[in-house]
Amino acid sequence: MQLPFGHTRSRISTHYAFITPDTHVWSTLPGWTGSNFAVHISPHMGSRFTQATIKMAPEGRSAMPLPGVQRFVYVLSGAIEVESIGLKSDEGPLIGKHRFESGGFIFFPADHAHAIRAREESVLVLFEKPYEPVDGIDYPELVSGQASDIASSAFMGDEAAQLKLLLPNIPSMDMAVNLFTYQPGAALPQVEIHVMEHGLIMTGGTGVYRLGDDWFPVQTGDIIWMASYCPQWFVAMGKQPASYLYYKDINRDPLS
Ligand code: UGY
Ligand code: MN
Repeated sequence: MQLPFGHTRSRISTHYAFITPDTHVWSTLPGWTGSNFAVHISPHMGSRFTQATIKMAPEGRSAMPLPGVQRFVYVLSGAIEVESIGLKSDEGPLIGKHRFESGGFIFFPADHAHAIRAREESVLVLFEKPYEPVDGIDYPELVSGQASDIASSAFMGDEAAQLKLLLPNIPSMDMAVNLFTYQPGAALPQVEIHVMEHGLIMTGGTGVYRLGDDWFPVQTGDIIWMASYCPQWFVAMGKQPASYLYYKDINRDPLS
């Protein structure tokens, strides 16, 4: 449904941002070719990470993240080829090129040399975060996979709310990216208030998101930033399951 001229569902506040596709503005970033970015969440807003959507044309190529910055890429549609040294698979390290299609994801530790090349028109979700090293803990390794291959578990005992952790929750990791799928009517069991921040994209279905003291009807493609301590709650509504992919900072002392 087209909103009346001059209106949008998007809302930006100090503790959250709710961003709908009609408000995206596309730009380029240094070194990337054939690639357009909508940077939805960034330190300019108050976050400690970046979330962007990237539209890559066939043969578009990536640039490296800034020094010390980790990168997580999730393929929403299309197909990419990743060139990497030490790309891990069940068979052991793979040297060279690896293809990822819809639902494929890859985490590059900070300063891990790589290049992403679009094999066809592709849309990617990007999360980037400066790595927070800890004395005595090695950097994490590269992680890659396919969301459909990852087992989910009932969130806090609710079989209707299934959570997939795409990255291992180990001390070296200071970020998580999870995929949450709710059956219609399923909800977060509590209003959450926590030190961790989130960046989120709705990947399917519809529902209602509580952010602070505001409630938003949400649908596929909507994007949300939740700052530290932003009260948050979700209920899936509609005839299909609702799902979202989200980022979270983890495993670090807030005073570090
Ligand atoms: O991991 C989380 O904090 C998650 N339960 N939050 C959310 O879905 N808004
Ligand atoms: Mn949360």
